[in-house]
Amino acid sequence: MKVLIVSSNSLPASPSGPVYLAGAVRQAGHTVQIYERLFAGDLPAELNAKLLEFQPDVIGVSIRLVFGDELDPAAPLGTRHTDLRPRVKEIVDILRRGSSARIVLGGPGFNYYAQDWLEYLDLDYGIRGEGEEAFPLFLQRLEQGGDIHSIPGCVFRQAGSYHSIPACSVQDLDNQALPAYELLDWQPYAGRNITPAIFTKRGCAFLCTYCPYGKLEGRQYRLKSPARVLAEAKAIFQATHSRKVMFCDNNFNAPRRHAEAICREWIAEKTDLQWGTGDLRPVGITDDFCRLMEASGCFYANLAIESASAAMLHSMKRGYSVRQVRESLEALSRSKIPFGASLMLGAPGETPETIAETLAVLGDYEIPDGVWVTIGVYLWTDYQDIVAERRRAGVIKDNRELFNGMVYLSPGLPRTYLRELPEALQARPGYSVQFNRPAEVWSNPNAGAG
Ligand code: B12
Repeated sequence: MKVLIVSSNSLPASPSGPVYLAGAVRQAGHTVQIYERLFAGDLPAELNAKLLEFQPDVIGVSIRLVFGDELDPAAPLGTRHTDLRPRVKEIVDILRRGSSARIVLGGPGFNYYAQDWLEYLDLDYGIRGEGEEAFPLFLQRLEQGGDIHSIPGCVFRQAGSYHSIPACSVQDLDNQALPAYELLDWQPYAGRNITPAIFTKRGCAFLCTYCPYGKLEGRQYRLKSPARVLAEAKAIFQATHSRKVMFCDNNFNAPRRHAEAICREWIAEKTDLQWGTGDLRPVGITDDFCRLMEASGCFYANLAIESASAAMLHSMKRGYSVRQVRESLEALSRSKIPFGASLMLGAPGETPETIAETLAVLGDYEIPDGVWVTIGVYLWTDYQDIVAERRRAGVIKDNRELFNGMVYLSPGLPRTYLRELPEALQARPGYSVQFNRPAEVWSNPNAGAG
């Protein structure tokens, strides 16, 4: 079958989902192409030309995001909130008009809102969860006959009502196809400073109250072997000429022995490929570990601190202490690794005092790549404990509220304080501030009280 995968994302990010999916589809014997929306000039003309030329039988639309909040100094509170749903709808409308191929939805932005997306786009089929096995199985059943309504993770509309089958996670990650980066022309990505991304594992053992990953991917880690991770990086170099890869894992350094084994593999191969991570957890970041990261070619690491207030770390169930945050910052400062740090302010329990504590800790260090601060916690899914709690308390009644974007801001943060916070943070050298869904937070007097 001819399968077109449309990467519908319109914010800069590596199209990791589409390339892993494309690799799996191709390995299953199909012909596959990827259309990347990110660089579209004249979207209808380009997409129609692709449909005409390729004549796909099936089109998989990969949805990464529902919303984007982008830094914009001209916007209120420095952030512009963009609803990305109409952009996905525009794509689907073009596909529907220009092709009779079957359209299937999937991707990280689809997972939480499968039914809402099907309704919004007036479609009848999507697949939640990891696509490497489920999507080829769907294609096989479509081609050879079989029940497409029992595919793991499928969500479908039949006779006006919605049904869903539990998703199934991929167990043997080493035996999956390599991500098919060679199907893309990487030059425009490089021009936007996008580094090709791969994952080294699935799963998350931590219990952070605001994060869905543990429930989404499972608490038990499913690891790729270090040799496999390096093989992916080498294949990326062949396909894109990028000597750098980003690990898009949850907490690259957990489990630590896995991260160490990857670093050692890199060192043993004497490769000049480099790697980076946006998510290093302040746990076990010692001098030894930093030396391993450095020697194996780490070109960037973001320390995901989130808070350096003891009360907030406890209430968010981050699983580390202020002392560990300091030890991590100290070890990284002693290394030559260019590192940044990120904070998430506004979770339950946050007050001006807890923010002051956090900033006082960070103020003791020089953070070469700067500090990324997010204010406000998006409520996405019941997989986040803070959403489940609010649903139990009757604050969230309908999934549609989540699909429309709900942000939590601690009621302990007075409005006058919040209004000045972004500017106060930006005045600190190297700080960037993103205020999640700012306009709505300010137009709705109850938004902070959720
Ligand atoms: C890494 C990551 C980032 C990195 C990206 C770095 C990079 N180089 O790629 C950074 C830190 C920059 C980032 C930023 C943001 N991110 Co982010 N990010 C992720 C993360 C952790 C992993 C995504 C990934 O690449 N996974 C690896 C690939 C291989 O998996 P995948 O894309 O899920 O694809 C698989 C399946 O989904 C499926 N699949 C994919 N497409 C399709 C299509 C079909 C048809 C089918 C059947 C299956 C299928 O098969 C694939 C293979 O298994 C996810 C959370 C998560 N665990 O999924 C959040 C996530 C995608 N991000 C999210 C958000 C909100 C953001 C931000 C908007 C946050 C913000 N407020 O700034 C920004 C947006 C920036 C941007 N320009 O896109 C949300 C999106 C939620 C939503 N519903 O919209 C997620 C889901 C996290 C969350 N909150 O739960 N992010």
